[in-house]
Amino acid sequence: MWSNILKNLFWQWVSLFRSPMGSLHNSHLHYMVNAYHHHHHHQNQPHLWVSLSISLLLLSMYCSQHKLVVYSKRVSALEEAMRIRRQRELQSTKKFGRTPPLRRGKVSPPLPVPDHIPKPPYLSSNILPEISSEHQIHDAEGIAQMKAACELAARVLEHAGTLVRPSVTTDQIDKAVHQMIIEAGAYPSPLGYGGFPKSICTSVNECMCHGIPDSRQLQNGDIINIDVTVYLNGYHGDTSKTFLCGDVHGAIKRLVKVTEECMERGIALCKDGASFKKIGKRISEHAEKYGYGVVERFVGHGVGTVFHSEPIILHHRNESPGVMVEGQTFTIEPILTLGGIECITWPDNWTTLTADGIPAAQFEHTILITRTGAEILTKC
Ligand SMILES: [Co+2]
Repeated sequence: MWSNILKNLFWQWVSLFRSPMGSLHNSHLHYMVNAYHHHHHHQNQPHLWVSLSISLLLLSMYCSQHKLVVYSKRVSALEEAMRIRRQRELQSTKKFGRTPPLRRGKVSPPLPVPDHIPKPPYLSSNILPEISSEHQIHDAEGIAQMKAACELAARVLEHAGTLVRPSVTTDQIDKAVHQMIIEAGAYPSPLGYGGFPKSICTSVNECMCHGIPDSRQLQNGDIINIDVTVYLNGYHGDTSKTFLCGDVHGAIKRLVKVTEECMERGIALCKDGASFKKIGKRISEHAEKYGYGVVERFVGHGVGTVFHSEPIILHHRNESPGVMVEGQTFTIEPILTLGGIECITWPDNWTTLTADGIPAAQFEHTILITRTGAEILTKC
């Protein structure tokens, strides 16, 4: 009877690794792949590790020395298979899905904003403002204003997306978007924020965020995140989306799709009283199924009358305290990568790329916390 129990435990454990090798839907497997490759110091999954330890202990009692050696060889062979599989996926991304490394083009002068448009307070300085400690919690009037700003941001972003195609420059997209924002009587929030020279962020391929629009022409197979924030009647609305340019490699397309899903899953759990740390957990769980990295360096933030405030929203696993409050507005904006999560920033102090040059994708919404859930405000 003992031998049967042990056999069952053993095969349960082995099947964790073995059965899904051909598919991408075993979270344990991909959790381990991810942890193995990024050396993340995430919370372990206790039930998995407890059952692993118990199985190993019982096995070592049961098995002869010889069997145990065979068994551990088998495990390391599986680990090796996982490593090779991921390596191969990255290789194929490199071969078919990579455009030449991103190079900076020429940045045109900042565009003028008519005098009658109200300006945010941070324009007087080129120093990056501190993240404000005030949470943005609104009454009915504030919510109406937030909705107006966010809806405009969403409409502008949608229009920006229609401009994405090979040979268009990111500068041309910036110009069109700038025009649309000022025609609506709003100010493009990034322009002059901490000295940022343009009206939107355009982050292409391995640029994970804060790319500066320039003379570079989009290429067939590029992906581009366009990040739009507008300042309307004293309120900021902040949203971004990654668009496909022409025919994009399947592995990169999947990254883009899963990144959007991660944002949506993060939003779905938000409501009055929910803890912020659940967002990072939910996003990481989904990303890990595919072996994707979740960038830790860039975070979501409170947004409202202030562009960037508390709460800081971490997209990776974390133990940060705090709960959401009805009437609160903040962004969720995960960046996922096909490779590592380490980043480098160009000497312009903005453009941030993945250190390994492998593509990254990002999606962002501004949301309003309600008693029963969260309302996406950056929707048109
Ligand atoms: Co943002």
